[in-house]
Amino acid sequence: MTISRRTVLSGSLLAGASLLAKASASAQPAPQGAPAATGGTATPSRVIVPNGSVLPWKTVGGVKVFHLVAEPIEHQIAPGLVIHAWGYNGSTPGPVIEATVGDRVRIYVTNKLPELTSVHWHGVFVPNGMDGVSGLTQKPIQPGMTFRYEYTFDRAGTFMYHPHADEMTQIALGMMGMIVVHPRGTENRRVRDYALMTHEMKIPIGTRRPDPLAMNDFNQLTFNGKSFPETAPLVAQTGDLVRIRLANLGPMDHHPVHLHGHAFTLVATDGGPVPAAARLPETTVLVPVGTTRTVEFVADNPGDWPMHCHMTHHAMNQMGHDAPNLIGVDTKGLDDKLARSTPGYMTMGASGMSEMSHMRMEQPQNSISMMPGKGPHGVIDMGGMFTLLKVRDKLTGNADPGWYQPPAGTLATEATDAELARDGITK
Ligand SMILES: [Cu+2]
Repeated sequence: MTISRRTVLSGSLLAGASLLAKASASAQPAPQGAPAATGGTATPSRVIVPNGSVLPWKTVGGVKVFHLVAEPIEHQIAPGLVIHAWGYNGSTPGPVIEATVGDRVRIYVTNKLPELTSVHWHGVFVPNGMDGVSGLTQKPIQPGMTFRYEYTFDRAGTFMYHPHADEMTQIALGMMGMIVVHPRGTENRRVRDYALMTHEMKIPIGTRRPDPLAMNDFNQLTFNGKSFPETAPLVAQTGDLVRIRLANLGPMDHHPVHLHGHAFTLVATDGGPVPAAARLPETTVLVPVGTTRTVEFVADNPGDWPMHCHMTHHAMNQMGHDAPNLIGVDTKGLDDKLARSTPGYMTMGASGMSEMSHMRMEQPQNSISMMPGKGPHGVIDMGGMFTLLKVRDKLTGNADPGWYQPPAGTLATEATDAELARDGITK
């Protein structure tokens, strides 16, 4: 039986519907950067992929050889929500293809899906026959077949790969990945170079298969396939140049991604670098569908800073959508009546939604609560496309440094009566 969110939320579980669920006390997994060398040279990965990985490669006759496998996978968005997705090499999004400008690459694509596919190299300029458009520039890759793509990365930048065959289904189910092409040479300062891919899915409560026909009402929003609090934090040391490459291959929605505590500059899109004269300082960058946006800033403000889509419904999880709006409603009479048949019953949401984050109730099968994040000061009323940038004066590696300890006098607390009196404030 398919349980719709509305059914669940307006049924006996009612608005409250738990929304806290599987407490993710240890909600801050260590970042899975990709420090390990990949392939046949000593060059280590330069890009860090929170919750993800870089595609291994080997060199054959001066050509970098990669192997992508398109396949059905089981994917966990956060503990409690496992979906039947399609992806590459066991993950969605697929591993990041990392290279250096001028690299000749040969990319084999094996199709283990139940239907045909192809791979388009989005934003990469390739010979027409390598463009990956099924039916137009090549024959489809039928199930069981392996195709070979070969070309040279002729410019640096942040690009993407995705099927150009039954795109609606295949992208909706998770088939996408990022391509990072570095300029030649090394950067003469410490850089934290992050790759994050946004995505959105509609996963009706109680089901495991994202709905490829969805055009709106997406209920699960992700960075690199994970929803907060499962998103691994980005870390930086004071003085580091932080580069965040954002890529959007979601079906329908553009994401205004907002960072707290720092202003950044949009330095590049998948079309190329932004000319210096056109670079504006911003704290939010819009990442439209089908584009990449690369921003840079110097980490100069220690703390735990949120970075999230600013569409409020994109920073929450599955269970919150379509809850009946009871804000301001006096539900006492209703509660009294329902309590006769359901002892202890209490309608939730009448004074706002935050209380839902604090309740612990039974969660419907294969679903995650609306805003389940836990922080050092209580519940963080956020989920979905939300992560943290953790800036510290001293860091070792890319590991999560834990929660920020604010210096004395720099933490918002309840005002004392003496303070109120001093400043002539009446409550
Ligand atoms: Cu968004």
